[in-house]
Amino acid sequence: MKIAVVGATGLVGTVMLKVLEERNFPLTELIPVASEKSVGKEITFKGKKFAVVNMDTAIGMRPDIALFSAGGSTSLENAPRFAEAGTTVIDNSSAWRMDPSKKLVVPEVNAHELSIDDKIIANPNCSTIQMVVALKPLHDKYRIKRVVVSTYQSVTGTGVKAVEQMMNERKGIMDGPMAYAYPIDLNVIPQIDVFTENGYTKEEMKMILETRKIMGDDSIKVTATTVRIPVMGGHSESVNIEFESEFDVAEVRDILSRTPGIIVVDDIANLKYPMPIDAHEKDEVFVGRIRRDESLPNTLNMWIVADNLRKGAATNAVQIAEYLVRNELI
Ligand code: 2RA
Repeated sequence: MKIAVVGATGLVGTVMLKVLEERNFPLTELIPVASEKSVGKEITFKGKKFAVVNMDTAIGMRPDIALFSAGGSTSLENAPRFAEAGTTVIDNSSAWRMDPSKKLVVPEVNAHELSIDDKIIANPNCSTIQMVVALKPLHDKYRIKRVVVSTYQSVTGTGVKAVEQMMNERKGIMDGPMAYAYPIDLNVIPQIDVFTENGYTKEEMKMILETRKIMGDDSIKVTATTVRIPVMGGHSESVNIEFESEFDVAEVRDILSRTPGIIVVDDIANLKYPMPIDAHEKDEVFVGRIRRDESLPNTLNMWIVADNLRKGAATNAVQIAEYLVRNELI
């Protein structure tokens, strides 16, 4: 099994390599791919060194799977080239997510949609992934009418430059390179990605549109406010869910506890609830602060935290690849 990682030297690409190694993915050859300036660099994987190659070389090596995290324009240009050469592409950019001909997959939710014909598969946005993992079992049981989500997103979602800006500001260096329009340390920025004509940001529209596509139900009403905060470990989300039917909070907690990929941390008597410092470098979705919204019938509040670089990106992509291999879909 030949696996290419396109964007292997980037933040998510590096985590993809780490996850492939940790999960002992059954690969026989690794093809790290990056821009020309990185060609020739060496990546160490399972104690062996692999030279970074460019896109054309990688396509010529005909990998079975290519995990992409190299931005939308690179994916739009090169994912079809890999697919034409027989490679199955799993892309972490937003390029293909809303393309009606492409599957948008969170394995715990809709891996069953995948078929051997899918040669370009979209990995959803990080803040969407962690939310739908928790929504799906509750939708199956109680049917969701409406979701209101507010996010508190790590600077790692922006990339290395944002992490550097935050760390500089924490050291009092306020004139360093800026990833954001404003200081992020001791601040929050209620804008992630650019604004669209309806006053929502692209990040908020991703959560609204991707959720419906992954859940396979356009009747679900979603509204979102996405906010950048100065943390590293992962994204946090306050989620308010109105169901079609009545529910029992203890039963909700039990359903979530029994759902693969979810860890319920919900013991307020002992101040136990999910936090980014605990989710960092983990692959699960952590759910807590589960409680009834007394202001509306059949409505629930909960708090969802996950490492956006892992389950929110790299691990989800690798889990899709694992599903393809396990079900002989490549
Ligand atoms: C962010 N979800 O957090 C976006 C892209 N990773 O910036």
